[in-house]
Amino acid sequence: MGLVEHQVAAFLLFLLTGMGAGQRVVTIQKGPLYRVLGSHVTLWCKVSGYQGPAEQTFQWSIYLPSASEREVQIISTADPSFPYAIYTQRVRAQEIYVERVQGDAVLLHITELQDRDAGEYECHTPNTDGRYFGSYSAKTNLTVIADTLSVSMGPQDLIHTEGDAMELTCKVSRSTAQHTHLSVGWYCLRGEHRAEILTLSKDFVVMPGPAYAQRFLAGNVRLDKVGSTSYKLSIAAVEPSDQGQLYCEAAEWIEDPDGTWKDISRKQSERTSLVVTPQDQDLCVGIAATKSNPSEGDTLRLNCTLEAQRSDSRHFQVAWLLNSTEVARIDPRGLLVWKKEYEKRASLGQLHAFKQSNTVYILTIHEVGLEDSGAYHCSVLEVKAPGNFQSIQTNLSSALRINVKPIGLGLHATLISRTATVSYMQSFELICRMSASRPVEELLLSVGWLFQPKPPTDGYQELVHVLPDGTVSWGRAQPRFQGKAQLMKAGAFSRLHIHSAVAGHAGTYQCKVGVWRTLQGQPTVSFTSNAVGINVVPPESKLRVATRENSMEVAGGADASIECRMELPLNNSQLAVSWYYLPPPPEDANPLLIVRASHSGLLEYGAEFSSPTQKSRFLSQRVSRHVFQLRILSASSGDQGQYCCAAEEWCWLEGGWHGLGERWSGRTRLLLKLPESELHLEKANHSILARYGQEVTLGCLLKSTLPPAVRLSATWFHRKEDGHERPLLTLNHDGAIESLQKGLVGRLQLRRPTAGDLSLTLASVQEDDAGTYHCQVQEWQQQGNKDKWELQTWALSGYTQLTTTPPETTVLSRICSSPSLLNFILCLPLVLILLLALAGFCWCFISRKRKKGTIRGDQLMELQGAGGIKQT
Ligand SMILES: *[C@@H]1O[C@H](CO)[C@@H](O)[C@H](O)[C@H]1NC(C)=O
Ligand SMILES: *[C@@H]1O[C@H](CO)[C@@H](O)[C@H](O)[C@H]1NC(C)=O
Ligand SMILES: *[C@@H]1O[C@H](CO)[C@@H](O)[C@H](O)[C@H]1NC(C)=O
Ligand SMILES: *[C@@H]1O[C@H](CO)[C@@H](O)[C@H](O)[C@H]1NC(C)=O
Ligand SMILES: *[C@@H]1O[C@H](CO)[C@@H](O)[C@H](O)[C@H]1NC(C)=O
Ligand SMILES: CC(=O)N[C@H]1CO[C@H](CO)[C@@H](O)[C@@H]1O
Repeated sequence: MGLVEHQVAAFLLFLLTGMGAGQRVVTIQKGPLYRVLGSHVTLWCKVSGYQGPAEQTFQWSIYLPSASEREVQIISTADPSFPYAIYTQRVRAQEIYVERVQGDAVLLHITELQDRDAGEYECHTPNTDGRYFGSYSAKTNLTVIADTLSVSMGPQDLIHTEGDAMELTCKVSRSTAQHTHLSVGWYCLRGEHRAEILTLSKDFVVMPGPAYAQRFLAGNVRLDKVGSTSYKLSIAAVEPSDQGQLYCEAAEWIEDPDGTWKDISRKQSERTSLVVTPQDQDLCVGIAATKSNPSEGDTLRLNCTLEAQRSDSRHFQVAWLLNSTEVARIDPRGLLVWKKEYEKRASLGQLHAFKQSNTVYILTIHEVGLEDSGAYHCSVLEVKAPGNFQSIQTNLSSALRINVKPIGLGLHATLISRTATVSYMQSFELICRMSASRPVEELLLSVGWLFQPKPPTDGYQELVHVLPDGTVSWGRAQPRFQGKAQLMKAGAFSRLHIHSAVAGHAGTYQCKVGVWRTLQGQPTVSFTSNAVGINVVPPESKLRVATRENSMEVAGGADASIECRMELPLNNSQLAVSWYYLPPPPEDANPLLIVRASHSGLLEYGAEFSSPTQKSRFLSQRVSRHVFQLRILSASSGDQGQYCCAAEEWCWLEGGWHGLGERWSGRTRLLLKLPESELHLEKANHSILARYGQEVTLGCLLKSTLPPAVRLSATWFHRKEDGHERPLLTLNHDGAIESLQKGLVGRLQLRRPTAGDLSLTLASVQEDDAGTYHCQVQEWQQQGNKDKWELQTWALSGYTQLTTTPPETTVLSRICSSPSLLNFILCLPLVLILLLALAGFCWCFISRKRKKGTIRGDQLMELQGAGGIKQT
C-alpha cells in the first residue's frame, strides 16, 4: 500500500544521510505518530556504531498505556519464540512482520492497525560488541486515531456528446482532531488502465495527468473547490477519449514529527461511467434559396443552416460553393472572405454574406446574373476553437440548383403601321408591340422611337425616349415633329401618333425597347424593331379633264380651236396646261410639246414650235373657268394631226407650289378640208446624184399658168433616210420667206425665175443633205376684203431623191490614196529591168547555142513584154 511505500522511502533517505561510527546508537522513527485505525503502519529502526556482524538482530516490544512499565514482546528478527502469546497469532499470520532493509536497518509492519496497537514502541538490538557502549534501544509513541475521511460523489451515468461540457463534484470531509491536509484527485478507469485527470495536492497545487496536460493548459479541464467540502471537476468539451469510469480519490495527510508528510488515509468515491458519443454524425448542413428560378436582376438569397447539438458552443467555418468552386467563406471568427472573382461585385454591394447566428449563414446576391446559375453547396468545417483551425469534421449540403432565367431572351418588338402611305395633312399612327418571355408588365421597360428621314441622311435619329420611370426625353429628330407627335403607352404597346403629316415626316421609323434591372443605369438588354417606311404624299388632285376623243375639220387657212375641258370645279389651286401635237402616221406618235402655260402663267414653247411664225399661230388661252383652248391660226395641211392637252393642278404646300400630277385629255383629230383643185404641180419623181460641194435644184414647178389674182405660198420639206421629216423653208403668200432650219440659212435659195417656178436651190451639198425633198404649194385668193386672203387649194410636188457622193478625184490622188497601187507602181520598173536582163541573157545564150533563133521564141518574148506594159 501507498502508506508503506512512503515510509520506506523516507527511511532510506534517512539512511543515506548516514552517521559516524563509534558507539552503538539505535534510532527509531520519531513520534508521536498518529495513525489511522485499520491502516498499514510501518515504524523504522536502525542501528549504528556497532561492532560484530553486519546483520544485527532487532527485537520489537510495546508498552501499552494501561501498563506502561510492562514490556510486551512483539517480534524478533532472530528468535521466533520471542513474541508474547498475544502477538503470536498475528506474527504467524504475517499480519505483523519485520522487513530488513539493510543489515542494520528494519521496518516493522503492522498490516491492519488495531486500537490495542497504540502505545510506546521499543526497538532493541542485542549487544554484538566486545563491550557495552552506547544505547541498545529506542522508543517512540504511536497513537491510533479513528478514520474520519469520507469521499463521495453521487452515483450517476453520464452520456455526453463529444464537445459537451461536463462537471463532476466530489465531497471530501474528515473530522480528525489533529491537523491534517487533504489531497483530491480525479481518475478515469478504462479497463485496467487508470488515467489521472487532475489532482489537487495537499499543498493546494493542481496538477494534470499526463494525458490532460494540454487541455488543462487550454483551460478545457479544471478543478475548483466550491464550498468547504466540495471539489468540482469541469471539462469544457468532452472528447471520446474521456470515456470511462470516473471517480475521485482523496487522501488525508499528516505531518510527522520528523517533518515528513504521511498520507494516513486514502479513499475513492463511487464510480460514474461517462459515455461520449462522437459528434461526427451530428452535423447536418442544409441549403435553401428564396427562389430556385430567379430571373436576371432578381435578388437571390441562399441560406446555409447547420443542425448540430450545442451548436452555440461549437465553431464552424461556412463556405458557399458554386459548381464546387468557392464563392465566399465565413471563418470561425466571423470573418468574411470573398473569392477573387467575386470581390468586385461584393464591393459594388451586389453580394452580401453574413453570419446570422452560429447556425444560419446568409448569402445574398442582388441583381442575379446568368453567370450565377449552377449548383450551389454549403460546405461546413467544424474546428476546435476559433483560433485553432484544427478540423473536427466537415460536411457538405446537398446541391441546390439555381437556374437564372434570362429576361432578355425573347425580348422582341414589332413596329406596325396601318398604312405605308399617308396623305398630306392626314394623321397616322405607329404601334410598337413589345413582347418577352415574361409578361411585359412585370418588366422595367424603356421605349425609344427612331426616325430616319427620306431621303436618308445620316442614319437614324432619336425622336423620343421614355424611361422606365416614365421620364420622356426628346431627341434630335424632335424639331420636325414639334407639336405633332403624341406618345401613348398601354401595356405591351407604345403608340406614336403623328397628326397633320407633312413631307418631312416621310421616312423610316423604328422603336427600340430596353429592359432595365433597376430604374437607374442602363438597360440590360435591348431590341430594335423592324423598320416601317412611311410615305407622305401630296393631296390627290381632284382635277378631271375630259377624255373624249374628238375630230374636227377646218377649211385650209381657217383658224382651229382645240378645247380642253376641266370637269371639276377648282378652288384656290392653280392650273398648268400643256398642249401637245401628235403628227399623223407614219411619223412617230410621240407627242410634241407645242406650248405650256405654267401655273404662274409663264408660256413655254416646244422646240418644234418655237419659231416666231409658229409662236404666233399657236395660242394657248383660257376661255372660261373650266375651258382651255389651243387656237391654231390659219391652219394648213401641215397642222393636220392630233392634239391633246395635259392639265396639272398646283397647290401651295409647306411654303411652296407643288404639282399634284398631270391629267391628260382625250385627243382631237384635226383635218383640213381642202380640195386638191386645179393647181397642177409637176408630180414626176426625180433622182439627183450630187457630189459634195455641188449645187442642186429641187424642183417645184407649176405646170399651169397662174391667174393674176392668185398668190401662192409654199413649204419645202426634207425627209431624211431615217424617215424624219422637217420643214425647210416657207414662202408666205405675201412673198415673205422664212427659213425654218437655222443650219441651212445661206445654202437654200428660192430664186423663183417665174411665178410658177418655186424650185429651191441647195448650195454646197453635204453628206447629210441626202434624202427626199418635196414642196407643198397653197393657192390663195383675195375674197372681197382687200387684205383678206383665203386659202383655196393646195398640192404636193413630186419627190426629188438626192444622193450625195464624195467629189470626183484625179488619177494621182487615186493612186496616192491606194497603198497597194502605189507599191505596184514603185516595184514595176525593177521587175521590168529584171525581166529585160533575163531576156537579154536568154537571147545571148540561145544565139550562141543555136546559130539560127526561132521566130516563136522571139514572138513569145515580145508578147510577154507587151502583156507587162499593158498591165499598167
Ligand atoms: C452530413 O449532413 C447530412 C445532411 O445534411 C447528414 O445526413 C449526414 O449525416 C452528415 N454527415 C456527417 C458526417 O455529419
Ligand atoms: C433564410 O433565412 C432568413 C433569416 O433566417 C429567413 O427569413 C428566410 O426565410 C430563409 N430563407 C429560406 C429560403 O430558408
Ligand atoms: C455551373 O454549371 C452549370 C451546369 O454545368 C453551367 O450551366 C453553369 O454555367 C456553371 N456556372 C458557372 C459559374 O460556372
Ligand atoms: C374647294 O371648294 C369646295 C367647295 O367650295 C370646298 O368644299 C373644298 O373644301 C375646297 N377645297 C379646297 C382645297 O379649298
Ligand atoms: C414618187 O415617189 C413617191 C414616194 O417617194 C411615190 O409615192 C410616188 O408614187 C412616186 N410617183 C411616181 C410617179 O412614180
Ligand atoms: C519516548 C516517549 O516520548 N515516550 C513517552 C510516551 O508517552 C508517555 C505518556 O504520555 C510518556 O511518559 C513517555 O515519555
